[in-house]
Amino acid sequence: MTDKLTEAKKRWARDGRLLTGTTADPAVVRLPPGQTLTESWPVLDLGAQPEVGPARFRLDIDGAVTHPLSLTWDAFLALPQQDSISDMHCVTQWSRYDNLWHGVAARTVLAEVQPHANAAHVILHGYDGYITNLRLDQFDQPDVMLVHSWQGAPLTAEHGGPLRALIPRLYLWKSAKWLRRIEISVTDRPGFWERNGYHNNADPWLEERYE
Ligand SMILES: Nc1nc2c(c(=O)[nH]1)N[C@H]1C(S)=C(S)[C@@H](COP(=O)(O)O)O[C@H]1N2
Ligand SMILES: [Mo]
Repeated sequence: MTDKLTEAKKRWARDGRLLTGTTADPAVVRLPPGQTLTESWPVLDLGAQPEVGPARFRLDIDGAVTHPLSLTWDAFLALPQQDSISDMHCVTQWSRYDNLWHGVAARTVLAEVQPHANAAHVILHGYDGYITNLRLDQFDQPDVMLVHSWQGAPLTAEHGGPLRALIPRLYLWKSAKWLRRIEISVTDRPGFWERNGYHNNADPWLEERYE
């Protein structure tokens, strides 16, 4: 079932499905082109939802950094926590406004690990083996979060609990669920969907769905 969905999504990428061929300015237009608002929060992943309890949890932040970290769940929760409200935009065309997140800002962990001067990319790794990539300047934004709570309740396992990345201004496939590792890198390395036809940059307002 989910394999079928994954295959269908690869086919849509090849066929350029869902493209409207228009762009918009996020400063003026809140809803990116071709998107439809939803109140629900659909579940989308490769189909293997790993069980990651607090005892098993580890978050490594490493690569081209001065102070690599390997955090237990308690160590992660000891970092400064904050609320953040942002919108979500999925390449399968749904958007959801005003999500209340709680967790650690990406900038907080970046300040801890101190990326090398030549670091320019971030590779996010999930416990399910999922990989996605973005530029360091896209990750180093005030609204990028490592979240463990949504709308005041713990993030459910199907949405990537205990911890997922959240990059509100890129299509949601960049927001790795069941976050295991944040690899800071000098060079870019396309992830799963980026190697299967999805756009490397993933800006919803530029409709960067597929390459
Ligand atoms: N670890 C992991 N993260 C993942 C995925 C995945 O398969 N594994 N799928 C991505 C895709 S394609 C989407 S659209 C979003 C969906 O997040 P949701 O299920 O919480 O809506 O998660 C992204 N993060
Ligand atoms: Mo997706």
